[in-house]
This record gives sequence, structure tokens and C-alpha cells, in this order.
Amino acid sequence: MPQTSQSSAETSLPSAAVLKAFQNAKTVLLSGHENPDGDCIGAQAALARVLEAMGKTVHILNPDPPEAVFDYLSCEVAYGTFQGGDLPDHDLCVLTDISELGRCGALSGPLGAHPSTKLVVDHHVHHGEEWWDLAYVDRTASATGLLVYRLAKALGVELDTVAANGVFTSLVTDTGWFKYSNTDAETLRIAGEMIGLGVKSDRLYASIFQRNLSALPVELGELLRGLEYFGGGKIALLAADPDHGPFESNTDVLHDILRSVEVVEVVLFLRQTSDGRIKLSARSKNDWNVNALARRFGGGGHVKASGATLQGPMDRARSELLEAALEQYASELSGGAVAR
Ligand SMILES: [Mn+2]
Repeated sequence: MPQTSQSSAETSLPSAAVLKAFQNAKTVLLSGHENPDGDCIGAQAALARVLEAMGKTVHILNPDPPEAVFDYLSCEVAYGTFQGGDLPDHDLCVLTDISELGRCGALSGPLGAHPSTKLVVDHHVHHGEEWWDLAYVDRTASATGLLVYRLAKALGVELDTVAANGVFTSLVTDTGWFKYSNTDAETLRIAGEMIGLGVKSDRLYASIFQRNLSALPVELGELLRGLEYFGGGKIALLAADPDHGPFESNTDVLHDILRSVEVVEVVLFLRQTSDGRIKLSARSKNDWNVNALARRFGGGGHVKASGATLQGPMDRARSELLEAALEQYASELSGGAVAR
């Protein structure tokens, strides 16, 4: 997910303790959040290759499998999906792109109970207790994959093409293919270096963004009939009917269209998932904080991209979200909203 970041003139480097934990580990388990995104699994691909190059045994185990659009990574890297039972033996557990164990779904309990050293590699805003043993967290980094790049440099390991594809995937998915404000000089410099290592950016773009089903344009049109604007058009709210499956994970297309409307500042998209929960994905265009809004519903993420799970039914979720959004953005809306 994208985030606001400052200049990368001052980069935060991994501590000696973090590097030592990697050097001393024999078997490493990499885990991520539910519905792992491109940054999460890209960072895992790169970190797995780096650690294997150092002679470590590496397991990747996530609560859910990667999306099919990332099959150019999953054909090279073994992404395990937790099915219950015992965790693989390991002495170091690394969480990528996440710092809250509770977001690891069914893996949360087993990971928490396992005596391994826990190391967090992440760029999200963390709230609550710092429960881990070690962390390499830089909230100004555009992607967790960028932190893995810095780790590889610090560990003296060259990235191979698979690792480069992983880092590049992290960078492009978390910056909206270099469109968001977190696209800083370091991000572009590293992206260029990854292309030098063999990344075919046009192939990756086609794989990630140009594999929609032929029904998508029509379904998107139907979905958008439910679009509502509030706050003088600055808040776009879409509460989808439950039968809009294609958008359960691929919400970027929708967010891009709605953010393309000039006056829109915030896009709030509610959809019912196959298991009956109501999921919010919230994006902002400029400076409105959607993380603060998502946190009202127990969610989180970044200032410009956050999510939450709301209580159903949809009508209730919609009205509670709208009320919270109008309250959250009261000061922005009173600052000269133009009705449209
Ligand atoms: Mn990320």
C-alpha cells in the first residue's frame, strides 16, 4: 500500500543486531499478512533469495496464497499457505510488510506461540505494544521490498533476477507504478538498478495490470451505478452489491477511475466478501488521512491507503462509514468545499 513519505536523503539502515540475527540464523520462516499484496510477497521473494545465497534454509508461509497476477514470482519461489498444523522448524521468523501479529490470520496464534526470534521488516505505522524481538522499520520507505534491498546491501549479498523481480514488484505495487507521493529518488534509483539486473518492466506491468477478465469493463460499469458523492463531491462512496466478485481483490482499477475525478479527495469502497464480511478500502488523492478514518473501525494502513473490516449488513456499514467520514473530514470540508 502506498504511503506519504519524506525525502529519502536520510535513509534508515538496519541495525547491527538485525544483521546479526540474519547472519546467525540457520532456518528462517518468512510470513506476511492476510491476502498478501505485491509488496509483501515481493519482499519475501527477494529476502528468501538473499538468505538462501547466505546458506540459510528458508520457508515462506502466509495465511493466504499470492494472487495469480504474481505468478512470475510464485513459479520461482515456493509460497506456502498455512493449512493448520505445526509450523516448519525455524529459529528466526521474519514478518514482511506487517507489524501486527493479529493481521496474520490463522497464523497469528501458532507464530505467537513459537519460541523463534521474531523480526519485523515493515514500513507501516505501528500502533500498540512493540511485541517483537527485533525490527527493521522505516515508515518513510516506499515499500518493504526497498528495505529488503537495503538489507541485502548491508549483508553484502548481490540480488539475482528473481530477487530483483521481487524488489521491483514491491516498489511498483506500493507506489501505484511510481504515481504516488511515496515515489522518492531512492525508489526510482533502485527500480533502475533492478532493470539492470534483468527485470522486464513491461512484462511485469502486463502481468499485474493487464490480465483482467473480459467481463470486467461491463461489471465495473454496473458497479459504478451505485456511486455516491458527498461533501461537495470530495468524498466518493461506493457500497457494492455482494455479487461483484471481481473486485474483491482488484480494487485498484476502481480507485484509479474515481480518483481521476478532479474534485474527489477520498474514495471509500465497501464490498461484501465471500464470507459475509464488509471490507472497506479507502484511498486519498492528496493529504486527507484515510488511516485515521480506517482506525475508527479497527483497521489501518497508510495515510493515503487504508482498509478496515466493518460490521454488516451493508446498509449499516455504509451509513456508519459515511457518518464517520463526514466527522473525520469536517475541517477539510468546511475549508471551502465547492458543491458540484
Ligand atoms: Mn507495503
